[in-house]
Amino acid sequence: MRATIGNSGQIIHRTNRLVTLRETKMKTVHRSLRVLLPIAFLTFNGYVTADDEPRPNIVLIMSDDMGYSDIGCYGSEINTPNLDRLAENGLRFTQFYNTARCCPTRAALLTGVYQHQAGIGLMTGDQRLPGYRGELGRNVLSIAEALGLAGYRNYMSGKWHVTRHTRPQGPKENWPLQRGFEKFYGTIIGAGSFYDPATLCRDNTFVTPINDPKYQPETYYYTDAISDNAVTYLAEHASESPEKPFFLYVSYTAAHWPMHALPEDIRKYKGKYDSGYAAVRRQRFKQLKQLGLIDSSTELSPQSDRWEQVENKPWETRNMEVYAAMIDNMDQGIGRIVAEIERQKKFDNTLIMFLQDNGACAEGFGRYKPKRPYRTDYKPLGRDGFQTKIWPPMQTRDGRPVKNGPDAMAGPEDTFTGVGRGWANVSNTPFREYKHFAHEGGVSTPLIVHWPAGVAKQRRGELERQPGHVIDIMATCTDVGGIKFPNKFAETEIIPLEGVSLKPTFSGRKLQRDDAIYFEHHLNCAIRDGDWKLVRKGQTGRNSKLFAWELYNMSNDRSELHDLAKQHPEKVQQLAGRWEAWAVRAKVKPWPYKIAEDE
Ligand SMILES: [Ca+2]
Repeated sequence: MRATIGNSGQIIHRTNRLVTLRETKMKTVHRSLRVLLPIAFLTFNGYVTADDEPRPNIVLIMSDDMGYSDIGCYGSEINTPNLDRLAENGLRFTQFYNTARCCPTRAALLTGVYQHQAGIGLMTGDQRLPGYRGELGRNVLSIAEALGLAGYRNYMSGKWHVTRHTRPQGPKENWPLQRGFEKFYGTIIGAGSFYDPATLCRDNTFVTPINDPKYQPETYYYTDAISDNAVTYLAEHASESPEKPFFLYVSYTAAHWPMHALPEDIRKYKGKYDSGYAAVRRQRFKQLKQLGLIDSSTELSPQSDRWEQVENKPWETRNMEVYAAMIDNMDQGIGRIVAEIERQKKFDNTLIMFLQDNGACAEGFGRYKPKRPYRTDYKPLGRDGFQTKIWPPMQTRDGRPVKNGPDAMAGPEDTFTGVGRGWANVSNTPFREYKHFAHEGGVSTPLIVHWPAGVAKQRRGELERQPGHVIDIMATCTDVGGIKFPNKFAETEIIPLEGVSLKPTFSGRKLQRDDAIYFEHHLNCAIRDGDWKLVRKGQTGRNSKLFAWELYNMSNDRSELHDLAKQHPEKVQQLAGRWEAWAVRAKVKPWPYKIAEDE
């Protein structure tokens, strides 16, 4: 077999497996040391970094459409003991950012570059512009492809959403197995029923909740299915390749619409939200300050909706009860994943990270009465029929119409509702705006980092206040995995990483970031440089336009209530100039929109 030279050190092709020379050398060292020091190497997994430490396993967990204060350790009343435990013994970032939307966040997260550079500046439609192909480019690597260079085994359970090809017989070159993962269970598309997800796959093959021979639960619920399959992958890894480190990407669709949850989980939140939006916001705001997650001078953003004006209060509270139950169920699943890692005695050297893909969702999906009557002529889908719809009009597997908006009380499979702006405003306490926007309510996420062997003892339970972004996750994974990031992969030039490793924060050191953090989605733009944030809204559609820049000091105004643009015009000009240069460099421009200002 031909030997080739790669950029992550010498790479030898040997029986279809990539092995670095350093790894081979270290294995030899390991073998001789094992004779001398059998006890010291009891937990050795066969791969060592330059520091002679075993490479950590990595578990990356991301949830969907959740606000900054939706989990217990970030101020929520929702019960998340498993995430709270990880936070208690790990680090919590107070100013971590995503890209404000599902696909772009996943593209940036998986590749370590801004989403437009990865080809997914918008969603998964092809706009025929470099930053907007709706498909991960080949000039970027996925975390799995990068970690594969160091012999990691890569598994994924959950939502993919970084390809425009979602049909069972269509091209699959950008599906998980073709982007570095050895095993995949989950959905290719971005949303759908939790009881019958569209584009559900095992590896490269479409399955249904009924016909998948590897997973036959009594009640099918997607969040449980994602957790259970993640646990199975961990167990299989322990028997199939115990000597190798693993990377497990768990990508939940909780708590994205529709509001679907199991009765036993919903029951826990019955009556919890009867007092309306304001009381829950106040309680979360107080808790965020008590936990130190926001500065004591932070003000609460304005209330979006008035509880007194809500016409159908039982329907509105039910949506939030189910939303809470969806998060509760996810946390239970994270508990099962953690328990399996502990059972295998790998908890100490497994880096676990949890984050959210965008801010809380104020979209109108599932909020309104349908315009047309429900169809009554649906036929059952049977064992092998695929669910093809992700929103109504649609049917359940057994042939009932799915009812939506105020016609349905959230929870069961024949319902489709959205949580709505009033509760999204609660989820994003104390911030302004929502999913889609570059304001803090759109782009802020918790980040919990748990790694007993890697996070210094004195840092455990602490808060990290340096800003970070999802582009930093790839750099962190390759850093802790001991991988020199390649500039070529399979004969293709790979663009350099934009993110920085978060590892210095694990011991209280400064990040090595030498640039600002940038944002653009749907013409909503921002730049975060030190304590300054310049941000503006945009409008897409027939009359696409950009609104004026707003300037905020993040050290005391993360709620973005005191616009300093008029006071500091020179700062606005300077930051706007940097944002423009980035927009050209990072392929945000040319835009896929016709904007008067740009012509
Ligand atoms: Ca999302």
